[in-house]
Amino acid sequence: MLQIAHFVYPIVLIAITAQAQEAPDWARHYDNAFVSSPIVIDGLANELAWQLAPEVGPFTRFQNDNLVPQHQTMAKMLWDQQYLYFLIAVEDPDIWSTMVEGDKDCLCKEETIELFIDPDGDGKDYAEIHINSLDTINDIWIPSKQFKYANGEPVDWPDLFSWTQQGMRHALVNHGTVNNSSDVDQGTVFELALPWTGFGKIAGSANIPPQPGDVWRINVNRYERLRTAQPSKELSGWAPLDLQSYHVPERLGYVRFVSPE
Ligand SMILES: [Ca+2]
Ligand SMILES: [Ca+2]
Ligand SMILES: [Ca+2]
Repeated sequence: MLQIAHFVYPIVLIAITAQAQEAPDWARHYDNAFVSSPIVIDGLANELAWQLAPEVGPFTRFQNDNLVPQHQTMAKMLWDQQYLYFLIAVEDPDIWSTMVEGDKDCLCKEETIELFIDPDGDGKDYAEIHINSLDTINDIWIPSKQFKYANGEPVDWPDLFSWTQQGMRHALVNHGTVNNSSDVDQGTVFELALPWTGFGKIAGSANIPPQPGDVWRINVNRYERLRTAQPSKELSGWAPLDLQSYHVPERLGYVRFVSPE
């Protein structure tokens, strides 16, 4: 018995060391818990499942410094047989948005949350979903990070906007006043439910719904824009990309779907 232990131990040690060396510092992992009770999409995080779910982890700035953002963001995920759920809470002393029409222009010109979702993790096509504090939605198909179709032709933006996350539900609660900078707001809580079947062509080779143990590549990003100060914007996200662009699908977080008990 002692001999076996002596034999096994150095091998385990070598394996751990090798893994540590190979794990890049940008890699973020999240175990997405299965929820068996209903999630009400209302912008309220009062479900027990949300309270028990872990946060994805701290956000970092995407301005070539990876510093702690001045404006904090918290994100959680859950899943069941119908939906992928997100709960995102942003701290924001000045909540503002004017864009009320979705799928028209990038909500990132103002303040927005952006979800990046590559179901089969092929690093090619993926979904980009925006939501702002007026509950305006952009759901966008990105054929490639170079913004080209598979045949090399440049994308046609109305075509990308025409993709819809069919059946998506979303709600938010603003804790403060929107478009009133004379006071100090607390922030916004966003709650979304994305049906598995709504990913359509973007699902690619991914299982719909996912099988326990499957991994999807996902990131949660944020544009915070100061209306009066400089610098005028703060880009942050969960999985750090080291670029002033969110279109780095190879660096999206690894989200593993945990088995129902
Ligand atoms: Ca809720
Ligand atoms: Ca703000
Ligand atoms: Ca306000």
